Amino acid sequence: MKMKFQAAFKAIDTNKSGFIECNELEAVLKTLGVTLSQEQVRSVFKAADLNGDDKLSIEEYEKLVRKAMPGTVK
Ligand SMILES: [Ca+2]
Repeated sequence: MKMKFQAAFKAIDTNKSGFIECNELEAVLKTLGVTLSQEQVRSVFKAADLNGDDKLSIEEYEKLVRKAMPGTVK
């Protein structure tokens, strides 16, 4: 399951920076059928960016997914 999550993270990280940027988060939400305004995406991103470096590490992303979709990450 951990491996699967890492694979998903890499698929989301389209520019291969090793982090998820705000535009990448927006793209993920769209593929999930969630359409949010720029401001809403920004606020989700800000809430998930725990250390405030303006990008999401895999740990930060995992916490976001766990909170947003309980049960999808084991
Ligand atoms: Ca961060």
